[in-house]
Amino acid sequence: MRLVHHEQAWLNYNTVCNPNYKKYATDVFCNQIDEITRSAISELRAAFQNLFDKQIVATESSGQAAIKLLIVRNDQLGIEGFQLDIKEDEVVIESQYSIGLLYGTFHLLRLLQTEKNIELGSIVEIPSQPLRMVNHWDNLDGSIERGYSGQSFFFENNEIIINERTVDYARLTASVGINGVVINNVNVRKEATQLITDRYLDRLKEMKNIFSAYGIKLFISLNFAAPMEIGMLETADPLDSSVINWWRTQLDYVHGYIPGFDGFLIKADSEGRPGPFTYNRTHADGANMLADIIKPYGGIIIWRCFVYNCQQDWRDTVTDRARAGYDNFVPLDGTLHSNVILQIKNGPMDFQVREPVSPLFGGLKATNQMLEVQIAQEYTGQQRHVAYLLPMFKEILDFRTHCDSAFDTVNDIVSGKTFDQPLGGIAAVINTGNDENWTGHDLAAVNWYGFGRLSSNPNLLAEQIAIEWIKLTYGNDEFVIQQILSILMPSWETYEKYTSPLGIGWMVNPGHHYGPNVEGYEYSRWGTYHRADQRGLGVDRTSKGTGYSTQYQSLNALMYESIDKCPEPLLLFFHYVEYTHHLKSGKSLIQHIYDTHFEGVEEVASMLKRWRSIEDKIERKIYDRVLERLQHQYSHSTEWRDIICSYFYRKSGIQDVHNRQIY
Ligand code: GCV
Repeated sequence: MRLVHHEQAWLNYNTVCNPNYKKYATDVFCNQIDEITRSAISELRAAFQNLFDKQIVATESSGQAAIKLLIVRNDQLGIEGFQLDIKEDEVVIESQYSIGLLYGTFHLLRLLQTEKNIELGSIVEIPSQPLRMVNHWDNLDGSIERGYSGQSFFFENNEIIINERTVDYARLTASVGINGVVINNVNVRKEATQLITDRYLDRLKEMKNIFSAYGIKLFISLNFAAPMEIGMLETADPLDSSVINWWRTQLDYVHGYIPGFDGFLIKADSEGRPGPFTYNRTHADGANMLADIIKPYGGIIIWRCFVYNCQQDWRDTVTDRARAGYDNFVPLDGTLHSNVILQIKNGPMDFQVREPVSPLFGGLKATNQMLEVQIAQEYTGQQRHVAYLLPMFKEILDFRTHCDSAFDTVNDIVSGKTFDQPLGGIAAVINTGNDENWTGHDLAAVNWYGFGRLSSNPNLLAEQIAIEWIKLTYGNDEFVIQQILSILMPSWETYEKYTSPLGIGWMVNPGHHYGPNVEGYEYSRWGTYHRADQRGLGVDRTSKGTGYSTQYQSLNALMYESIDKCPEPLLLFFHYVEYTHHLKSGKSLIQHIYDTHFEGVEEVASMLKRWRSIEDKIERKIYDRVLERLQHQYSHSTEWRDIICSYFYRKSGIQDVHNRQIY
């Protein structure tokens, strides 16, 4: 009897495995039974039932068990690592703590489903990032900011929901190594401010217990003005003693109620949110005050660096939103307490389809840091377009900051290795909701899966991760794998081709951020942000322009400063370039814009064709859902192409050399 009764993404366990593996589907022995190892055993039960139609039991004698889960002393495995030994007739998973056994179990199940012939031998895996988190932007009324997969499954009508889906969510999350979840939006509005009050603590505790059984830490977003909004104080000044006392009483209470509560995420002084600037205090004053209060409990404050003045007048040549993160936070380097982590968006702007890596990485040398990426596809097609983002995340993690260390990549820095920092990691703004398939677009689940896998093991290749996900979700048919892989792999760059060119960003409709609108930037009352005119387009961010390029360590600063050395995909981010300027391909900038937009649409047409070619191999419901989205993507990509091409044709007056219909 199969156990699956609703969609469980890559944990459906409906693949066809090598029948040889059935020999492992006997009893399981574990030398330490606790909430986490119970989760591992129940996962093995569900999987073996579905994969092999075999019921397995947990036994107390290791003798007859083919699967052995053993807590051992082996310092090399750290806290979350495991060693998996696959032998002819048994599998032994060892780790120092039960979370390693759970990760090892998921790894074994992944191998059984994706490898035709598993090699006998030993595998050791140790997650390299201390924190591997997802951030939900869920509101308590059930809506999700930038959510494209239905409503929240954590909140509805200002109540916390706990049901079967909460457990499935924890399973999916832990199965890819994610170990931290922030359940509510960083824009903490009225009701959510109350999450730290009696009204919600029972339910939060229940949720924490479910998450703990999967090794997941529970965080919530705080409202910096809570002392005023729920404490009735007249100020939220972080150095005011009444404010400090209020926070202490409130957070002591939370920790008393929910022992081991993990911590808080804060967005302050950004896009209308309150923060320390109102009181002429620094962000270190704000973060340290909260961090000191929760330090005795082992709690963590994650403080976002997405701080900029959205109302700034950029008509002069130096005012530049891109500079804000560095300008605000580098002066604070070394002043943040040991249980504060700064969370930094991958680029200096806002999750555009292409941005340079934030210069805060490499600029901050004495601060715990986390990278923040967005798998909710706010600016990359909102889960109506396919955009496999792992190739982008790989580029970001591998980026060399040249910060004067042998370990100078973003990955090294956020793992804490470069500057020997105790805390760090990666967070993703997640793409889930209560849609049956979790992510709206069925193919968008690969970004959730992939984010977890990559943050646990940055050495994995984007292609490897995609293949794993396809096999776990759609089975081992070689033709299906190749077709879906060919849709996914180029999809981020395909999306880039028919949308905003060469790093310039935006060109979407203000507010909802979907669909082409070349001048559509909410804060554009000071003129177009992309500075296009009759001669060219792009923003001069060199030392002669806004000076943003000088925020990088010298080798990178020199690279971005020079129009010839600047990587071409970022050309318009760093330089104002004339339409007639020749790119490395030999094409003029304007011809490049025309050609890439036509190519992008053709590539979507070929995605559609590939999907159609596997019609009889994919469950009908899923096939139709994806087909409908790909059809939309195709027509929407033509709209993008036509609007962008005609805008630049009208600006430049330069004909397309191929005389295509673009205006
Ligand atoms: C949660 C962008 C998004 C906002 C989001 C903000 C942030 O501006 O459009 O919806 O707010 O980023 O990251 O805080």
